[in-house]
Amino acid sequence: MSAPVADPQAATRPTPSSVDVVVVGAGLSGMYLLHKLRGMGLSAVVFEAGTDVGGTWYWNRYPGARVDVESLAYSYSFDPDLEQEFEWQERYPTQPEILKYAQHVADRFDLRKDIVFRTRVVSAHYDEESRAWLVRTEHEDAVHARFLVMATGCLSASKMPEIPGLDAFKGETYHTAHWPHEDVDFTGKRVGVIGTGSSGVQSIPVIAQQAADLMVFQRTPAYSLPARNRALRADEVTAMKQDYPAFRQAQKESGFGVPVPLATKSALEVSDDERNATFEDAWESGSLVNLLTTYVDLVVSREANDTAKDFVHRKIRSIITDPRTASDLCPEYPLGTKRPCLDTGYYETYNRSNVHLVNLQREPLQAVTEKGVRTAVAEYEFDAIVYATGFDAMTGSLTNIDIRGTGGASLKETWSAGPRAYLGIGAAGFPNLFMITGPGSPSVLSNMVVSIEQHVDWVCDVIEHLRQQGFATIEPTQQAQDEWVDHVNLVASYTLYPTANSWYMGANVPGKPRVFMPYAGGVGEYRKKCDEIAAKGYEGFLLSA
Ligand code: N01
Repeated sequence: MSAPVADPQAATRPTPSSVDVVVVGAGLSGMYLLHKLRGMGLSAVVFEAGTDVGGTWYWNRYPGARVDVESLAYSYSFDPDLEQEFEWQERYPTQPEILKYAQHVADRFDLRKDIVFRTRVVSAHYDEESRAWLVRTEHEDAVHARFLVMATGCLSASKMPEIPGLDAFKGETYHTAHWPHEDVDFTGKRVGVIGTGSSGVQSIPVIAQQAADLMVFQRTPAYSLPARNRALRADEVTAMKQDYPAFRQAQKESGFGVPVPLATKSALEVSDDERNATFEDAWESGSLVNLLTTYVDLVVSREANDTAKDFVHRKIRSIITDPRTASDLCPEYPLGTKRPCLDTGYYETYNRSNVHLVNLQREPLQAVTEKGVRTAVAEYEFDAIVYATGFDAMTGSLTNIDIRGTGGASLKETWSAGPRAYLGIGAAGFPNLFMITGPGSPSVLSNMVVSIEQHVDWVCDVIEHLRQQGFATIEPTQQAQDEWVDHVNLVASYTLYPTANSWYMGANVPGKPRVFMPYAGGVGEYRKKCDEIAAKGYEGFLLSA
């Protein structure tokens, strides 16, 4: 099947004036939603800022971009034929391969005809009289809808460093989350990369192979595990395709949306030799989840976590020849409390003579200048600067839109002390508004496709329930929402997550409230809770006729 990419110059489609459901975002959430809503006989329109489907995989085209969940697991389960027919090539697929998959899905289910591309939603206001959302776009179109679903993704509002001079630089400037569609060639150039999260860790080894000189600016080191990526073997693909129903069920019941054997032991109850052998196996496996689930207490006990931290430190020091660089790359926060990375040759890259690390803890970033970057110690000159500085995660893509619920209350203001959502799906005071993988759900602590499908199915079931029972609106009660937020915080407080300055905590955005945003209770437990609530007639929600 061909994959027609929307013409970047094409005019946007006319926006309908009224639909049952407006969906914001045509990533993996919005695409599946549209397919399901159509199957229910509902009218829907999807607004998408890009020129084609794919969401994250449309925008993040930086060199080396891959997913860190295996391809056969990072894919939709809702259609057995789709599952069987798509041929994944690699264990960890590249961004182009995942985008091709998204485009294949759009073709297969003829999704593009209800997607308005090149169109950003700027506001969504709830009208209490008509009990409808009025959604406006950047093109000043307006559409009325009974339901509004935010399929805007957890990592889509990108951020730049908060330093002066961002516009001063005369060379080329890139952000990993807005990478050009054309190839960027760094051959012979002096390149500066700011940021060493997943995007930096993946792009740095590739850029290093081209650039004449690469300077990496690191504020906080990442924990990274070698991906050991490879081509998929025909036999393993066949085996998975035969076993898909059981595998999908195991995904749904697992902690991270990736089935792994449950750990039974504490890291502190085994001998050093046994523990090191276990960590070594996980390191060799090229799977983050394998490493994070080796022992029951890595995520809750600092002492247990230190054993894993020390193991990774030893690995880093064994790979990197310069002791000072190795030391700068060793993280001190607990393993797993900031999102760990999966890489191909990341640490080895620092042994190249054209690659240098600048530790921003020693020489803080001060400004971008006409020629490059100035720290407290020196000015570094570049032909190109790559910002791998991440996102206003989980809430940015929601609060960047002027969403107003009952009484004109703004979502942004309502969340000024941190996001508050029941199950991470709905918010009190915002009737018929749903969030896919919103704050307070497992979302970024899981295989996103598993969590996306669960939320889309659950939201579509709610809409069907309202239709069958003759209800017009649904929204969480304040009490249920408060109790859920307390529960999310309580679960987080049992873990080490809140101890790190991570984007999970909002710590990467100055002024953002320090709140642990995802739900750490696990995909399987969370799903059970959502199903129980639905079975009790949507307990904790207010349904009105
Ligand atoms: O963003 P990040 P990302 N001055 O926030 C630094 C997913 N993802 O795009 O840690 C100096 O992780 C910042 O420093 P610090 C994945 O969930 C997945 O890399 O805040 N530095 C950090 O080093 C991932 O976690 C995949 O101290 C500044 C970096 O920039 C998430 O997306 C691939 C700064 C940002 O790292 C985000 O990843 C890519 C400043 N003012 C992404 N501001 C895979 O599937 C920020 N930094 C493999």
